[in-house]
Amino acid sequence: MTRLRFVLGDQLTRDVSSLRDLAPCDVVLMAEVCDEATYVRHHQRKIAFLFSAMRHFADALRVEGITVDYVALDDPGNTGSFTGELRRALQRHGIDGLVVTEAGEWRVAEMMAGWEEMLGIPVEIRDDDRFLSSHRDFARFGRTGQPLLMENFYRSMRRRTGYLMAADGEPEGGQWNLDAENRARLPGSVTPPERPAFVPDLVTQEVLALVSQRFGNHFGRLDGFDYPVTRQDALAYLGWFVREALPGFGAYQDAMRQGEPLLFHSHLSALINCGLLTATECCEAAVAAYHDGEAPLNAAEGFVRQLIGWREFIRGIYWREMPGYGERNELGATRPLPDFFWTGETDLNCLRQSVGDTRDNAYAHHIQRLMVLGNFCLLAGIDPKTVQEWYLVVYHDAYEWVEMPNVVGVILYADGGLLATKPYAASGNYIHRMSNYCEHCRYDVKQRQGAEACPFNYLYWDFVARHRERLASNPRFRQAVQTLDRMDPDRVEAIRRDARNFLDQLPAAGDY
Ligand code: FAD
Ligand code: DLZ
Ligand code: SF4
Repeated sequence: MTRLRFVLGDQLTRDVSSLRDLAPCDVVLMAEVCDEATYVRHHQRKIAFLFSAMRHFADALRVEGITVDYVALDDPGNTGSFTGELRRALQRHGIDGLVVTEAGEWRVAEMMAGWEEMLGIPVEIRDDDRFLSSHRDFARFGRTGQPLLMENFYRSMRRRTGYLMAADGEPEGGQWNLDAENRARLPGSVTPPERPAFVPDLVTQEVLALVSQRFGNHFGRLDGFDYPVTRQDALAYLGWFVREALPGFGAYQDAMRQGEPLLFHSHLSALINCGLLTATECCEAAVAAYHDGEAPLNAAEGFVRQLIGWREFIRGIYWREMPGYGERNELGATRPLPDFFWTGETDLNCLRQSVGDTRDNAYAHHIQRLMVLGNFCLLAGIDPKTVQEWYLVVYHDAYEWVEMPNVVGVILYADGGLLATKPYAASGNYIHRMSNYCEHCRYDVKQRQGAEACPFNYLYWDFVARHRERLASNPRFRQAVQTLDRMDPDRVEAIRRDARNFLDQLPAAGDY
C-alpha cells in the first residue's frame, strides 16, 4: 500500500505526525503554491524564508533515502493550490491513501476536510502533537471551572511539563511568574550581543531571486537576508540564543531601543512555527541553562512562560473560538488602517521605527507589536479586520492561529475580554519609560494636549472617555476612569478635540 504524505510549509519537522510510520514505497509531497503566498500578500522575506526552508527540508528527507516529490513555484503545470497539486500528484503516483497532519489554520483545515470526497481516496488527518496541549486538553482546561486565564493555564502546563518545578511540587524560586522582573529599562551602557548571520547558500539565493521576481511588489525587503533555513542552523541559532542572549532576556524583555530590533529576544518564533525547532527543545535548552547557572531564573521562566504559557494558550483560544473569532469587534472600531503602516511615513517616531523594523526584517519584537503598533490601533479604533490582515502580512512568524488571537484578543480587546483581562492601552509615558524613541521624536511626551503633545497621550484619554462605561466596571482600569472623571471637563473636551483632529487627518491605506 503506497501512501502520499503531504507536508505543509509550517510542518518542517522530521517527527511531524504525518511522517511517522513511513513505508519505503510511500511518497512525500511538498508544494510551493501561489495561493499560499497571496491569500494575503505576505512579506517578501516570509515567503523566501519558507520556500528555502521547505527546499532544504525536502533535501534532508532525500538524503535519508525518502522519496520526495517537490513541486517548485515555477515548475511547469503548477496549479497554484494545495488541492490542485494533490490531484496532479495522484496522477503521477499510484496512491492508495493520503496522510496529513492537521493544518494550523482554519482556512486550510476546511480545505483538508473536503479532500477525501474531492480526491476519492482515504485521507487520514493526524493530530499536530508538536503542541504540548491538544485541542482535547484545552477543552478540558476550559471545563475545570477555573476562569479561562492564561496564568491558570500556564501553571497547569508547568506542573505537566515539570519545567522549573522544585522537588516539592512548588515552582522553582517559590513564584510562578516573574513578570515583574522582566520590565527593566535598558541602560545606555548595556549592549545587546552581536548575532550570528547565516549566509544564503545557493538554494536560498535561487529562492531570493524567485521571490524578488514573482512577489517583488509585496511589502518588505529581501536584502540582507541571513536567517537560518535548515534544522542544523536553527539549532545553532537556539544554542547561540541560550548562551549569549537569554541571560539578558530576563530583565530586558519589555525594553525597546532605536536601531536595535532584536535586543535580547530569541528571534526563534518563525523557526518554531514552521517546525525547524520544537517548543519543547527550546524550553529544555533554557531550563538546562538555568540549572547550569548560565541564565537567571527570571530569564528562563520568562522564556518558558512565553512558550508553554502564551503560545499554547493562544492556539487553544484560536481553535476554541473558530470560526467567527476574526469577526469580533466588541469595541465597535471602524477606522481604516492608516497609510503609514505600509509606508512608515509618520512623524510619531516610535511608530516610524517599529514599522521600519518590520519592513526591513519581517520582525518586530513583542513590545513593539503590543505597546507601540498594537496600542496605537487600539487607541485609534482601527477596524480589527484590517489590523488582522496587516499583522498576518508583515511578520515572518505569522500564521492565523497565532496572529488572530494576539490581534483580536490581546491588542484590540475585540473579544470583550475573553483573552486579556484588560485592554493593553497606554499613554506615551509607557513608551517613554521603556525606550529611547521619545528622545528622537518631534512630539513632547510630557505634554497631554496641543500641537506639540505626544499623540499617544490625547489618544489614550480619548479612548478612556470613549469606552468609559465598559472600562469603569473593570477593576484593572478603574483607576484610569477615576482620573478621567476628576479632570476639568473643558480640558477633557480639548483633549478629545486634539484626538479627533489628529485621527481625521490620517490618510487611510490604499492598496498595498
Ligand atoms: P521572544 O520574545 O524571544 O519569545 C519567545 C517565544 O515565545 C517566541 O519565539 C514565541 O514563540 C513565543 N511567544 C511569545 N509571546 C507570544 C504570544 N503572545 N503568542 C504566541 N507566542 C508567543 N507570534 C507569532 O509567532 N506569530 C504571530 O503572528 C504573532 N503575532 C502577534 C501579533 C501581535 C499583535 C502581538 C502582540 C504578538 C504577536 N506574536 C506573534 C507574539 C510575539 O510578539 C512573537 O511571538 C515574538 O515577538 C516573536 O519574537 P521572538 O521569537 O524573538 O520572541
Ligand atoms: C505561508 C506559506 C507560504 C507563503 N507558502 C506556502 C507554500 O507554498 N506551500 C506550503 O505548503 N505552505 C506555504 N505556507 C504555509 C501555509 O500557509 C501553512 O502551512 C498553512 O497556513 C497552515 O494551515
Ligand atoms: Fe511615540 Fe509620543 Fe514618544 Fe513620539 S513622543 S516617540 S509619538 S511616545
